[in-house]
Amino acid sequence: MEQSKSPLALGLDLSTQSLKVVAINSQLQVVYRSQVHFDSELPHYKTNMGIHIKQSNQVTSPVLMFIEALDLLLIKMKSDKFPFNEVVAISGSGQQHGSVYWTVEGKKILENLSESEPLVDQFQSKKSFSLDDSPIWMDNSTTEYCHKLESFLQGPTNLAKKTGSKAYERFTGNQIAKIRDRTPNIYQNTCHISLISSFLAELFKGEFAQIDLSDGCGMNLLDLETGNWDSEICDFVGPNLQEKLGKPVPSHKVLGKINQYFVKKYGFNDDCSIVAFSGDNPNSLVGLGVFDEKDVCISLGTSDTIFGLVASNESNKSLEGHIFISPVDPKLHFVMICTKNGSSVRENIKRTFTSNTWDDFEAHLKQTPPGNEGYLYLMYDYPEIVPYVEGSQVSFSFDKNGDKIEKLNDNHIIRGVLEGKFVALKYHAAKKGLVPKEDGKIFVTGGGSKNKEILQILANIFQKEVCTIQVEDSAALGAAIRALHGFNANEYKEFLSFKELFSDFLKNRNQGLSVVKPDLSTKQKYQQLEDLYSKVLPIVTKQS
Ligand code: XUL
Repeated sequence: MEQSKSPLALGLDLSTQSLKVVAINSQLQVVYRSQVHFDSELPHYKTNMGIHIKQSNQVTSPVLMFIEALDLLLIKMKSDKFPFNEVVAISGSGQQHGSVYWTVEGKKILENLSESEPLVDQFQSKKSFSLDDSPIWMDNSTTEYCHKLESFLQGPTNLAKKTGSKAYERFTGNQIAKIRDRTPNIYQNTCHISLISSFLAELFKGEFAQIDLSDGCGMNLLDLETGNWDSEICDFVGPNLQEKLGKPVPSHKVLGKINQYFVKKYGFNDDCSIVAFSGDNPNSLVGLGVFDEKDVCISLGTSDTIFGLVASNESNKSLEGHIFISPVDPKLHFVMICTKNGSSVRENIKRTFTSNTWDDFEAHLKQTPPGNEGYLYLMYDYPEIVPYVEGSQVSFSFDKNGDKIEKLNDNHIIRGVLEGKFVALKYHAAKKGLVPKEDGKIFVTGGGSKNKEILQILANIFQKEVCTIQVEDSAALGAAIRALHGFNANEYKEFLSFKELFSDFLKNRNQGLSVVKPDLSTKQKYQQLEDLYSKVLPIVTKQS
């Protein structure tokens, strides 16, 4: 790698399938990237797509694989002549909800790392972790504990009000409750519990690191109001849980300096700061440049997600979706609604009703007007979370009065599958308080964002300008940006706004955007469609 001219920041992303790194300079330009792919580069862990699936919906990844991947990544960087000594700050990202269980022996090893041996050999030499495999976000084995937690709080609404989410199987508190109940000796032998994000920070620090508030909200344990663990819930989940977790910190907090292992072995500077690591979704938000409440993002992929920032007094702590404390400013909330039925449904309709090309799909779209002549069509390949729909391969067709109809014609289905889904996203996001501001835009990412007609429909439904935004490795980039932000905030001893600190980055990003403008004449039609959606929702979710 060529010599860089300004201090560098590193962002790492420990995701399900790989460990990535992105280095940026002070203008937030990416100057280096690399990665380690778990299945192909660390085959001895025998993972498939980075995971092991065990019986009863248990999904895990080996902790030692994470550790070995870190040395391997740094070795690659070294052979690329990466200038480690120019890095002033490091932060990172981890797949959300996954957890790591440390023993006292592990803590001793962490605090006495020797540069003469690879990390993995050191941790392998003793029983460093009470669980060899980290339960990850795809794990679905804790339903019993979700029910228990919700009934302890007299219903899911109370849990959502406190922690920002009702109980979800993958949320760490429910994973911990299962371990504590089914394997009490493992819980007892655990002196410290990390999230995957804070775990990676721990390796860099050579001591236990605090969980950041944003990723901490993915545990069903953190009180959104106080920004601290909820004592009642923690005591219910397991004895001394708060001690095992340590106190959570804002995402911009500098946790300390890098450990000597990395200084001596790779040539990092003694003075390199470690800024709190966070979850992949909070980091991606930063990587996309969402620094205030103005805009709303939609990711159209395997699952469709709508997310953005909301003032904390304007977010609605309802049952649907999630509220996390924002990684950009702890006074804001990061609202995120994930839906399961994304691209597969659109692909399915394309395959069934067109010659299976997007061009033909678009040609069919032109046969029907915006608003689909009042017809609403909703299709679910899988059971849906938002709105809650049971069963697979179910679809609903309604006329403009809200009466269920047997079958729509092909063109109404083709337009309907897009309009129905996007009206739903808008409706459920607004219910949580997530709406683009007067001068705000809709940013669209993911595979679906490549289709011009999809963007036009989104622009019309939201009555906002829509821009496609493709950011490579957005979680790692977001982590690198946060590293620089935390480093600066620490230098100036005050909280700095991302928007002000990185205004040039935003300017550059906005210059490159191509904008799809809404057709204002469609506003009323789409309002009617949204009203219709709200009217028929009880039928779709079978509440009545
Ligand atoms: C979010 C979630 C996933 C993981 C892995 O709640 O479970 O997005 O963060 O990417």
